[in-house]
Order: sequence, then structure tokens, then C-alpha cells
Amino acid sequence: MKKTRRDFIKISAVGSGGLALGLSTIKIANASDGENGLFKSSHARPVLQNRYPTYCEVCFWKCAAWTYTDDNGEIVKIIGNDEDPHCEGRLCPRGTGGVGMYHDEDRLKKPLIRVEKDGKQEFREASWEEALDLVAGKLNKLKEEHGAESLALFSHGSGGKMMSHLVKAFGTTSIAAPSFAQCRGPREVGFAATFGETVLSPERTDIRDTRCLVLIGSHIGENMHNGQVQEMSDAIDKGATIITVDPRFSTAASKSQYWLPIKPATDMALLLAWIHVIIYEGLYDKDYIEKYAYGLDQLKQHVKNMTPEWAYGITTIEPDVIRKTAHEMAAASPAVIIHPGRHVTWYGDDTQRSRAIAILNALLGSWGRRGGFYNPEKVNLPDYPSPGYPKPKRTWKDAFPGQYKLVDEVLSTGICYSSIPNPDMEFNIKAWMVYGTNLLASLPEQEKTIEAIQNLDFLVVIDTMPMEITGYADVILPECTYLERYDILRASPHREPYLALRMPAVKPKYDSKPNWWIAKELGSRLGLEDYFKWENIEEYLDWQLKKVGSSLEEMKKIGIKKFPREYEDLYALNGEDFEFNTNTGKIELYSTELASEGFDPLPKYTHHREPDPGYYRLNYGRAPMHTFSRTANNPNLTDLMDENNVWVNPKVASIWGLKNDQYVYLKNQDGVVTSFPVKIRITERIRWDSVYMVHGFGHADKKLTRAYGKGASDSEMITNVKIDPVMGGTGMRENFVTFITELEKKEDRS
Ligand SMILES: Nc1nc2c(c(=O)[nH]1)N[C@H]1C(S)=C(S)[C@@H](COP(=O)(O)OP(=O)(O)OC[C@H]3O[C@@H](n4cnc5c(=O)[nH]c(N)nc54)[C@H](O)[C@@H]3O)O[C@H]1N2
Ligand SMILES: Nc1nc2c(c(=O)[nH]1)N[C@H]1C(S)=C(S)[C@@H](COP(=O)(O)OP(=O)(O)OC[C@H]3O[C@@H](n4cnc5c(=O)[nH]c(N)nc54)[C@H](O)[C@@H]3O)O[C@H]1N2
Ligand code: SF4
Ligand SMILES: [Mo]
Repeated sequence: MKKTRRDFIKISAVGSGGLALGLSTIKIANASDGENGLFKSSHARPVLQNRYPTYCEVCFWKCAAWTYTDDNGEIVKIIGNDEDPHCEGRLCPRGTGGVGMYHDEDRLKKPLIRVEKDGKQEFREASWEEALDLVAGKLNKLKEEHGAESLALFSHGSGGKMMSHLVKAFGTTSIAAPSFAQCRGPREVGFAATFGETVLSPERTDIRDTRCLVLIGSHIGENMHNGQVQEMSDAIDKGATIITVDPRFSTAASKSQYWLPIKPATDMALLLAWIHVIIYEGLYDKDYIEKYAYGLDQLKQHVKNMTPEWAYGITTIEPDVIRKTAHEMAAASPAVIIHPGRHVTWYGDDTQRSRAIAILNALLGSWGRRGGFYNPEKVNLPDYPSPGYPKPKRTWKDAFPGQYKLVDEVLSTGICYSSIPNPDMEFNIKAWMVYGTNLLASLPEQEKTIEAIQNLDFLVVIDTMPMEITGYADVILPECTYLERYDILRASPHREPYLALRMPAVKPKYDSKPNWWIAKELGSRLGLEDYFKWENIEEYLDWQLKKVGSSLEEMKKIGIKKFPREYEDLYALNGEDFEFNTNTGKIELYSTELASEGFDPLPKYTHHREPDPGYYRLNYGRAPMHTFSRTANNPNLTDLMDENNVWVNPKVASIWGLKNDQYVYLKNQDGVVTSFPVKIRITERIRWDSVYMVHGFGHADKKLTRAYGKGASDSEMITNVKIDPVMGGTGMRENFVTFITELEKKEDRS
């Protein structure tokens, strides 16, 4: 491998032992009592001494839970908090197995500093004092030489709030997460352009009371949005119709009355044909559209020729299926949801596809109606008193003059591109702080990410595990897991406002520390003490809780607290007057905002690239027992699934002579080959023009003893991105792979 300024370093270079705990010890310590049938133990039950409130950090859904410890102070199980609407007392397999994050013996244990020894780069262990002094010194120098704005923060997860507070106080607003430009960004912009409001997280979908749920590439059941999965199952029990549009026979498809195995990349044509049927057969909610919407005439004219017959030629979905499913939606209206999806960065016209979804919902009158989209509320927690943030002289958008005016959040890839020196660019980023996001696995075009990293003056990573991103850091700060720390209160929007507390059930293992402590310590070294006036987080939380009529003491006992809604407008659009936050004050079927920015005001179908002969579209998604790349080494969850496989249609398997469980490498359209081989799974559940794999596997760091080399990484194959011109999201599904069946030994990448 070519030597660079920042070599990828295996953390094993530290040399300190870590395998003190054998696997079997871990399993005994972790054995839950079979609460949800996942982990059964023949061992005697330990005495449960205590329970501590928490909310889960294995994914962003943040289910509230109780962590139980035994008389030795060991964690024995985590179970859902019955009062929590995110989980209704039940955790998904990942939440139950979250304790594996705590026990994982491969965890980061001490601060690490990159050093050069005998011409070779490696990490050496350091004290917190030394590591924090070094980070602060680098940041102060950066501020002096290039301005505070040349620092960017990437973050994902609860601790991101504290880190954001730190860097905003420092003077930068370049704070990005792959969960926007690689995930839900297009839907937020598409829905905001239509309704003047976004879908939020958790989604404001009233699945509980819906009579028809349409899932377009939203694979609920594998995508384990806990509360949504449960509400969907309740809706099915109550007789709701489920329509799933997916080129793959997903778990959701198996629960559906209608499965539409659409040709990939053609959903826009289906949506436009549905809109055509709803309008031309007069099935839309006329009173609702009359009162609330703008642009029906333009829309009607626009979809005039977009008949089901037209869409059939594009999507391969039969015209009468398109009509019948449109009739199902109309019959359920307004208790119908065309689900906006979440990971929607697919083909580069994603904001427009999200607009088509929003328009269809509007025509059926589901926004603001029972069984459609409710109006959520959250607790407005006051911020702990601190000085105002300095106003940055430049923001990330200065690197992209005239572009992305409709975007409120920062683009991760925008930060990445502006970290690669470019004399034509107004402004370059020079240093990154990365908190809880594994950018090498989550950003497409890995080569660009690495190029950006190589050009940085400084990279500090705060993580719990030795991941791909930590291998490129100058300094690594080990955070303790969510089970070992307090965090900010969870105050996400829902039908009723709730607060959830996370507190430690055990002390931090090794020499790891919580994010709030790291932020405060860095703050005091950067001369920002005034922004961290609290002694510790207990004081901070108690102050906030008392302002809203609770206290830390109370929350420690109950974990979750419900507050009354301020307004009785859960379903606000039943004829009441309402002004939408759009230019016309109406739901914009025709978007005046997109028109004024030079984009199509009405969504159009565009043809997307198809695979060359011998290549198949790379489709990827989730498995119920893993979250992205973050759980791939979790001892409890690797027990349930330890590698991904690649789904191949029998027709394709026979052309290639592939057998089940045979290992192959994948090669993409740009000649990039996966670092590791992956198993074949032959199944009718995938179309012949695509293959499918679960994201998050194929880890390259040997220090991940369970995850190293297990399965293949979809991210490695995503070298072609289609940038969404409206909001800068990275469409990642225009990548194609073929098989390499000769398994000659490949060069070891790490
Ligand atoms: N190829 C491909 N790329 C994708 C996707 C895909 O399906 N395929 N999905 C996209 C989507 S939808 C999203 S939302 C993004 C998500 O992308 P990321 O935000 O990168 O998500 P994770 O993979 O969960 O990264 C989590 C990182 O956080 C660390 N971590 C876990 N817990 C903690 C903690 O408590 N503290 C700290 N400090 N660190 C912690 C983990 O060790 C890991 O390094 O990826 C996007 N990118
Ligand atoms: N267990 C688990 N659950 C998770 C996560 C996790 O890591 N693990 N991550 C969470 C996050 S951050 C997100 S964003 C969500 C993502 O979950 P979703 O938003 O539900 O799903 P996507 O990843 O966009 O889509 C995957 C589905 O799209 C289908 N698909 C592929 N191409 C097309 C196409 O052209 N048209 C159509 N109609 N369908 C297509 C695939 O076959 C697959 O079933 O999951 C969340 N839930
Ligand atoms: S859905 Fe599962 S992993 Fe996500 S927060 Fe809830 S229990 Fe944890
Ligand atoms: Mo996501």
C-alpha cells in the first residue's frame, strides 16, 4: 500500500492486551432471562439488585429502557420501558443485545496519539491530560492560522449535541452527519417544499390508525424502527391494507396484500401514474384540496399523459395493479399513508421523488389527519445558560456559491469536498472532529473521503470502537458506552411530548469517558469555560428538568415522563383554517419555491442508467439484528448474524454456475473489488436485474476480532454517486456489480 501522511493504522499496534475476557465468560455475563426469546440461558438467574433508566443508543430510534444489574453490579439485561411510545416496553434484538457494546473486549480503552517510530506510523497510549492538551493546542493553532470556521464536526448519536455546543462556541457551524445527505435529506426538503414542514424523527406517521399503508422501498421489519414496526403489526391486525413497492420480496412485502416488484429506479413513473388515476378518476379529497392546496390545475395538466399504461412500460407493474392499488388508497383516504421512507438517497432525483410522495399524500388528504400524518409535539427544554455563539464569518455554503439554498442542514459530502484543497473554492476545511460516525463506511466514494482526510491538518475521533475512521485519526478519544454514562435528555417529537433520561448503570470500563466530560474538558482548554458553567451533567440535567416541572431525582425513578400537549391539534386539518409555511400559505402541489430556484416545480420521470450485460444493480438495506457498521463486532449480535451474504436470483445463479454458500468477490462498474469475499444466497426474493446485501459488513480493521473480514462492504462498491441538484444528497443506487468466482488470495488492505 502507498505510504501517505496518514496511514490507516490497526489499533493492535498499541500492543496492550485486551482479550482477558474469553467469549464464554461474556456470554454468561450477558445471558438475559429469555425475555423476548432471543437469549435463553440454562444458568441460574442472578439476583436483580437495581434498575437504571436509559434510552438505547444502538440506533437513533432511542427506545427508553431499564438496565438491570445483579448483586455484583454486573449488567444482566436491558428491557423496554412500558411507558415509552417509541417501544411500548419492547426492545428490538439490537436493543436487547446492546449490552454487547459494553462487554466488547475490542473496545477503545485509552486515548491514543499517532506517532512516527522508525519511519512507521503507530498509535501510542496517552493520558487524557496529554491527549486533550494536544487536541486543544491543535484547535487553537487552527483558529489562529485559518479561523475557527475551518473546523468541521461530523456527528451521529446523542453525544453529538454536546460536541456541537463545543464547536459552535469555538466558532464554526460546519456540523454535518451522514444521516442527512446520505439518508433522509431529500424527503425533508421534498416535504418542506410541499407542506412547509418536515417529516421529523421519529416520523409523524399515524400508522397505528391507518387503513392503508404504502411502503415504497421502505423495508419496515428489517428496518427495525421499533414503534413503527409495532404500529404496523397492530394496523394489520385491525385490517389495514399494506401495499409494498420493492424490487425485493422484503419482510414487509410478505405481510402485504399487494407486492409490486418494481423495476429498480422507476418509482417516479409509478407515483405519477397513481397521481394520474387519483386526479382523472376524481378520487382526490376535493374539499381538502380546495381549502388547503395550490396548483391542482398545473398538476392535472402535468400528469395528463402519465397513465398506468405509460408507467407499465417503465416499471413493469401491470396497469390494472396500478389502478387497483390507487383505488385502495382512495378508499382508505384520509386514513392512508404513502410512507415517506427514511433512507431515500437513491438515484439523485430523490427530492423530486419525495415531492411526488408528498403530493400523493396531499391529494388523499392524509397530512394532518387521523391515520395519515399527525402533528407532533415535543418538550421545549431550555438551554443551560451560556453566552451566545460567535457568528462565523464563513459557512460551508460559501464553498458552493449559489447552490443548495433550500437546505437547512450541512452536507457531510459538502464538508468532505471542501476539505480537498481547491483554489477555485472560496473556503477550505482544515480539521475534522468526528463523533460517533464511521465515515469510511457511511460516505460513498471512499477514495474521496480518504483524500480529504489526507489533506487535513488535524483529525480527532471520539468513538467507542476501533473502526475504519479511527484508523485515520491523529488523536483518538475513547468514549464509554451509553450504558456507562449520562447523556442529554431525549425530547423527540411524538403524539404526546415525552422526556427520557439516560443514566449510567455501571462505571465506565477501562479509561473511557462520557461525551459531556470530553466537551467540558476541551472547552476549558480552549478558553470556553463560560459555555460549560455546570460542574457535572447531573447539575445540567437537574437544572433543565426543574425548569419543566420535574427533577433528576424524579426521572431516575421513572425514566420517562409524559407531558400534556400544549395544543389540541394532533389532527389539525379537518376543515379548520390553517396557514402553511410555504410561499402561498397553502400545500404546494406546484412548488413556487422550487420554481423560483430554477428546479422543476412538478416532479418529472427521468430514466436512470441500467446495468451493462453481466452486471447487476447493487441493492442494499438492513437486517433486524444489526445497525449499520456499528454492531458488526457486538458479541451478542454476531451470535445472531456474523456476516452478510449476497442475494442472487436463481436465473442469475444458473448463468454463473453459482451455488448457495459459495464465496465470491464482487467487482463494480469502476473495477473496484470488495476487500473480502461474500457468501452467495440464491433466492427468488430478488429480481434478476439486481443483487442485494445488508450494509455494515466487511470490516477492514483486524482489531475488530469478530467483524474483521466477515462479509463484504456495500460502501466499497459505491464509487458512483448521483448528486441531487436540489439538496446535494448522494444517490447511491447507480452502482452495478459482477462476480469474481476465483478466490485467489487478495492483497491484505489493512
Ligand atoms: N453504503 C452505504 N452507506 C450508507 C448507508 C447504507 O445503507 N449503505 N446508510 C446511510 C444511512 S441511512 C445513515 S443514517 C448513515 C449512518 O452512518 P453513521 O453515522 O456513520 O453510522 P454508524 O455506522 O452507526 O457509525 C457509528 C459509529 O459510531 C460509533 N459509536 C457507536 N456508539 C457510540 C457512542 O456511544 N459514542 C461514540 N462516540 N461513538 C459511538 C461506532 O463505533 C461507529 O464508528 O450511513 C449512510 N451510508
Ligand atoms: N435493523 C436496522 N434497522 C434500521 C437501521 C439499521 O441499521 N438496522 N437503520 C435505520 C436508518 S438510519 C434508516 S435511514 C432506515 C433505512 O431503511 P428504509 O428507509 O426502510 O430503507 P432503504 O435502506 O432506503 O431501502 C431498503 C429497501 O429498498 C429497496 N429498494 C432498493 N432499490 C429500490 C428501488 O429502486 N425502488 C424501490 N421501491 N425499492 C428499492 C430494497 O430492496 C430494500 O428493501 O433503517 C433504519 N432502521
Ligand atoms: S429500535 Fe432497537 S436498536 Fe433502535 S433504539 Fe430501539 S431497541 Fe435500540
Ligand atoms: Mo439513516
